[in-house]
Amino acid sequence: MNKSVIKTLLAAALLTLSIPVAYAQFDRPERAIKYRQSVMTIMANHFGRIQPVIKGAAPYDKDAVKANVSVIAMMAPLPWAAFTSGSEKGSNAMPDVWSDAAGFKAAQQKFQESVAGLSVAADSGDLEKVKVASAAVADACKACHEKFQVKR
Ligand code: ASC
Repeated sequence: MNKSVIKTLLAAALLTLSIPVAYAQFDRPERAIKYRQSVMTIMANHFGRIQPVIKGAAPYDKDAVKANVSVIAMMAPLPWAAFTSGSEKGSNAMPDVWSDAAGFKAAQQKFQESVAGLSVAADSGDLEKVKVASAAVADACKACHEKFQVKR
């Protein structure tokens, strides 16, 4: 792992640790569900914005890609603390999120590492690197959804 990946992961870990510790967060399960779904929605939106570039349907604008990726990087640590106990029902989350906490954690980490890789690629300005890193993010999203999200 290169230095900026490690830095991004460290920052993500600190954010995940510090936010829940500093303030109580969800007073009702519905709010935890709304929060985690909102974060996923924002990440999916900004990931979606760079896909035309990946597919060659839009020109590569390094700064625009970086701006979208930085939103995803900021959001990536956030959903997980919102899978609170008590919020098992009422969303597409499968019971495995809670019964296989280690597996869920591993999937989160894989995703966060892939996002750190996408940040490095976006900073490099090399579209080929962005394409590879974007595919890794899509794979991490998909793997976690397949294992932990009820099929719609
Ligand atoms: C997205 C999105 C996902 C992932 C997944 C990748 O843009 O909303 O959940 O990519 O579809 O396979």
